This record gives sequence, C-alpha cells and structure tokens, in this order.
Amino acid sequence: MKATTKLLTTAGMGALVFGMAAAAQAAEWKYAHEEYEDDVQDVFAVAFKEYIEENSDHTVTIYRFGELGESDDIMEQTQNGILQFVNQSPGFTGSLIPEAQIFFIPYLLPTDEETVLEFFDESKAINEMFPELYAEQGLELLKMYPEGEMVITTDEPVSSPEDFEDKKIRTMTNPLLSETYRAFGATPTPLPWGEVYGGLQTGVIDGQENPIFWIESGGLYEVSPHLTFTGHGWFTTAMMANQEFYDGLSDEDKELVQEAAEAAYDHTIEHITGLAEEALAKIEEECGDDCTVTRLDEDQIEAFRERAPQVEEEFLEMTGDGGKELLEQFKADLEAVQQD
Ligand code: 6CS
Repeated sequence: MKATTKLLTTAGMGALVFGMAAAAQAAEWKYAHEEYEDDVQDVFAVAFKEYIEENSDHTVTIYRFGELGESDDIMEQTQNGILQFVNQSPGFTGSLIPEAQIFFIPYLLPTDEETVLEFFDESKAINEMFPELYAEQGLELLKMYPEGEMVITTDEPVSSPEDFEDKKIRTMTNPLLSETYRAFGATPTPLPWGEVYGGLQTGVIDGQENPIFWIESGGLYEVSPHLTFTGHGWFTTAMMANQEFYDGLSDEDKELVQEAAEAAYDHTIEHITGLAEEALAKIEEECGDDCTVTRLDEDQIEAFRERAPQVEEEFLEMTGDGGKELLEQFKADLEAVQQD
C-alpha cells in the first residue's frame, strides 16, 4: 500500500471513530410534567427542550399530564431513573420533602407579582437551601418558579371562614395544605389532579384552589363557578433531574442543563406576566352571569390571615429545626425584596 493511501485510510478511520463517539454521546432524555400542552409547566418544558436541542446533539421527549400517570407516578419514575427530568409541584412533593410545604403557610408570600418574581430570583432559601433538601431525595433541583396567585373556586360565593363551614375543599396531597383549609374553616379533601373536575361535577368536593390560568385552561369554572381572590398564596412548582443521572453527566452537559433551565425560567416568567388577567377575561367572557368573582377587601382578608399562625406552628412541628431555619431564611429573603 502506498504511504499516501495508508495515511488517508488512517485519517478516514479516525473520522469514523470520532463520528461514532459523537453519535454515542447524543442522548435521548425524558422529561415529564403535571400539565397540558401550552400550560405553564409545558411552556417551561418546551423552552428547556429547545435550548438543549439547539445547543447539543441530545434530544428531549416531553410527557404531559396523564401520559405516564399522576404527579406522584412521574416523581417515582424520576427517582427510579426511568425519567431524567421531572416537574413536580411542592403541593405533591410536600409529602416527600416536608419542608416544601412552606409554600402552604397562608399569607407568607405577598400578592404583588413583581416582588414575588424578585423573591424567586434572589432568595437564598429557594436557590441554596431547597437544592440541599431535594438532594437528600436523590433529586437535583434545577429551578423553582411561581405559576400564578392561588384563587379559590366554589359552588357558592364565599367571603369569610364562616362561609367555608361544611365545604369540602380539594387540596393537593400534602398534610400542611389540609391544615390551611381546616384553619380557614373548611373540610379539606386531598385528591390527585385527575379526580378534581369529576369531583366538582359530582359534588364529591365543593371547591378547590388553583391559579387562574389553570382554572381557565382546565375549564374548572364550568363546574365550580364562584371565584374568590383571598390573596393567601402562590402556586409554586419545581423542575429537577434524577441526581445520579445529573452527577454522571460531563461538565459540559451539566452546564448545558443549567443554562437550559435558566433560559426556560426566563421564558416562563415572561409568559406568566399578565397571564392571570388574560385568563380571567376569558373566563368572564365564557361564563357570563353564571360565574362570580369576589376580591376580598382588607377586613375580609384579615379574618383569614389571623388564622395563619396556627398553620405556621404546624409547619414547624412537621419539619423541626430544619424547617425553622428554612422559614427564618425565607422570611429574611422576603424582607430583603420588600425593602427594595
Ligand atoms: O391542582 C393541581 O393538582 C394542578 N394544578 C396546577 C396549576 N398544575 C398541576 C397540578 O397538578
């Protein structure tokens, strides 16, 4: 064989081996979340997928609500390594990580959207303490973000704790949220998402809480037409990876995943700005006189707010010293953004 041919052959082989190695590195990642197409968690997931696919050879397949089961199922699949990424809300994670229930202490977060967004950006409790708590459960927390202010929907208008007497209010399945609704005077009924619409329709439950965009997109107002703005909290969610999977990534891929989560966060925050107002306008147009919208005034809010300390106490009882430290940091972070 001539020397030049031999050289070319060696170079060709090298290119082939290099190509095979690059192909072997192109991974197919699976990502599940709790919502439907175009809902907030889906907007996040699609932005994450697009960033990954535009900046690497990897692909991301998104699974939406119901495709792989309920919220608890997709968490289990992520912990078992069947899925690489999951978006699960503290409303469900609270039964796994008790400290995640902090979001259900009523009136802890303000209602002002700008302050809340700044809090999520800058909070040490959110960005430094929560990742450690999730890591204890084999999860690499990538982002926590708000989806919208909580609004209660019921079968009759409500404006006081007395109006909640005998009302069965569906809660997500963490024990502290049940405590909140007990404190509000209602009978809490923890249920997974898949049972909520039917439960409202059949009268198994008399009401539920969720952000306005979800009340609109899921058509909850059709079966639970009286909306009350109580100002008691925000629907918060979290996106994470299986930790073993994440730890096994190259430094380059870890950076890619972090950047994709950042890009998805920025895009999602932009998406939720003004979303509640748009969704409420759609509900009012669809529902007309069949729906009512009640915005509690300060005195009415006070009747609910004065019941918050008993929920905070319960949180501390459930979470011990770790919860106390988290709550103190959470409050300090809030104070810092409220002073700005
Ligand atoms: O209420 C729930 O269970 C659902 N709410 C929202 C806004 N997202 C997913 C969650 O499962």
